[in-house]
Amino acid sequence: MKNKKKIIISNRLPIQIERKKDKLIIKPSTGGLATGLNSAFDSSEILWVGWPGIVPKDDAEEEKITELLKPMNLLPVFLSKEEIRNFYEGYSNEVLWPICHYQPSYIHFDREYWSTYVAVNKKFCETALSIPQSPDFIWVQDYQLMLLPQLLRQENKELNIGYFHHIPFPSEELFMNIPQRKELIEGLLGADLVGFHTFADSQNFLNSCKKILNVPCGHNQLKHKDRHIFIESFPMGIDYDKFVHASSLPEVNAIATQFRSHFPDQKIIISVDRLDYSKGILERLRAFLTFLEKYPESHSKVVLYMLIVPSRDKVSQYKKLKDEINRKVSEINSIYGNLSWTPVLYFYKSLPFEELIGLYLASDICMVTSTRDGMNLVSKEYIASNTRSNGVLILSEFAGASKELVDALIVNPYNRTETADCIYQALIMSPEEIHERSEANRQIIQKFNVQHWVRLFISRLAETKAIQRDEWAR
Ligand code: GDG
Repeated sequence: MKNKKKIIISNRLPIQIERKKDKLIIKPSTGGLATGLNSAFDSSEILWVGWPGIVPKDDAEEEKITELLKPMNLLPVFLSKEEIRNFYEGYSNEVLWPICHYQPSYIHFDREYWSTYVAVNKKFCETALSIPQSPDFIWVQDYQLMLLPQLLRQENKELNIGYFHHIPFPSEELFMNIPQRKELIEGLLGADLVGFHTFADSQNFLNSCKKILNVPCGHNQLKHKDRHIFIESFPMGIDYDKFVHASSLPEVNAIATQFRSHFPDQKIIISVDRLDYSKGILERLRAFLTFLEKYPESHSKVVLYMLIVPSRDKVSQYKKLKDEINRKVSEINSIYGNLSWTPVLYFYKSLPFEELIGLYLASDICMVTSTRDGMNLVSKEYIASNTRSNGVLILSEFAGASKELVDALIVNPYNRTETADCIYQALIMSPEEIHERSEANRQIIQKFNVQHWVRLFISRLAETKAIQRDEWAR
C-alpha cells in the first residue's frame, strides 16, 4: 500500500462481492467516478475505501476479502447487518435522503440511527487513516459520510480534504428541521472544499452555515475555526466517449433494431430510473394519463417503456412506491389499452449496459421527471448515446442537469397538463429541431465530461490548500 497516496472514500466500493456456494465472486462496477479518476491519475496511485457490499461470515472471511481486494487498491470497511440497517437504510436513506430531496413527510427516525451514523463514519475514518503514509488528498463522496471530513481533520490538521455531495442540498428552512443539523454542517466543514452539482445547492449550503453557525460567508467561501473553506459547484459529467463508442457497436445496434421491431407503428418514450420517490415516476405516469386523455389522436401510436431498477427495497416507503406504480400502470393500461396496444410497459429490473444503450438508441423520446435530482446522469447518457441526434429529451426543471441541458424540453413534473403538452410537442417536433436541440446539448456533455469533472475538482482542491497556506504566511 506504500504509494497509494490519493484516497477516495465512498459508502460503496466500485465493486460488489457476492458469495456463491462458499466462493467469493467480485463483480466490478465501473461507475463514472472510477472512470474519471482513472483518466486523471495512474490507477496505482489511487486507494479506494468503502463497503464491499457483503457481510462476512467470520473473521477468516473478512481477512480473505481484504486480501482479495488488496491488489485492486481497494480497502474494505466492514459493516454488520445492524449497522447497514441503522446507518445506511436508516439515517442515510430515511432521514438525509428525504430531507435533501424535499420530502420531509418520508422521514422516519429511530433512536439508533444517529448513534450508528456517527459510529460508522468513525469506522470509515479509522480505516482510511490506517494506511501508513500521509495522502496527497482525501476525497469523500456523498451524504452517507457527512461527518467524515471533520473526523479526518481532527486526526490530522494538514490533510487536504475534499467532499462532494451527489444529491441536492435543501434550502435552509428545510435543513433546519434535522435535529443533528449543527453536527452535519460542522462535519462537512472539516473539508477544504465542499462541492455540489449546482450553484443553487452550494448557496443553500452556505445559507445553512450562516444560520446555524452564525459565521460570515462569501459567495463561495466561509471562515470557520480559523480555516477558509470553499463551497463551490462542479456539475458532474459522464464518460461521453464510452457511450458514443457503445452506440456504434453492431451488437448494440442489433439490440436497438430488434427492440424497435416490437413497435413498428409506434413512437417509443423511455424512462430509466432507480426505484425512488425523488425520480417522479408517479408524476410521469399521471402526466402520461393526462396526455392520453387530452390527445386521443395519439392512441395506439405511442408507448411509454419504463425501466425501473430495483433499489432500497428493504425500506418500507420504497415497497409502497412500487405498489403504487403497479396500480397506476395497470389503471392506465386498463383504461386505454386493447388487445393490440399496451400504452405502458414497465420492467422492474436492471439491464446489462449494452441493452441499456440499445434502449437509448431505439427510443424517440426520453422522459426524466425527477421531483428533485442532484444531477441525473440518465439524461446525459441518453443524449450521448443517441448519436444520430434523433431523440427528444424531456427533462425536469428540478434535476441539476436542467441547468446545463437547456435545449431539452424543460418541464415542471408536478404540472401534469404542461408535461402532457410537452409529450405532444416532442411527438410532433420536426426532425430538424430535434437534431438542433440534441446537438446543442451534446456539445455540453462532450466538453464537460466526467474526466473534466474529476480534474476540475482535484485541481481546485489543491488550490484551496495553497490559498490557506498563503493566509497563514501573511
Ligand atoms: C445519484 C444522484 C446524480 C440505470 N439503470 C440501469 C443502469 N442505470 C445507471 C444509469 C446511470 C445510473 O444508473 C443512474 O444515475 P442517476 O444520476 O440518473 O441517478 P442516481 O442513481 O440517483 O445517482 C443523481 C448521481 O448520483 C451522480 O452524482 O446524478 O442526481 O441521485 O448511470 O446508466 N445501468 C445499467 N442497467 C440498468 O438497467 N447497466
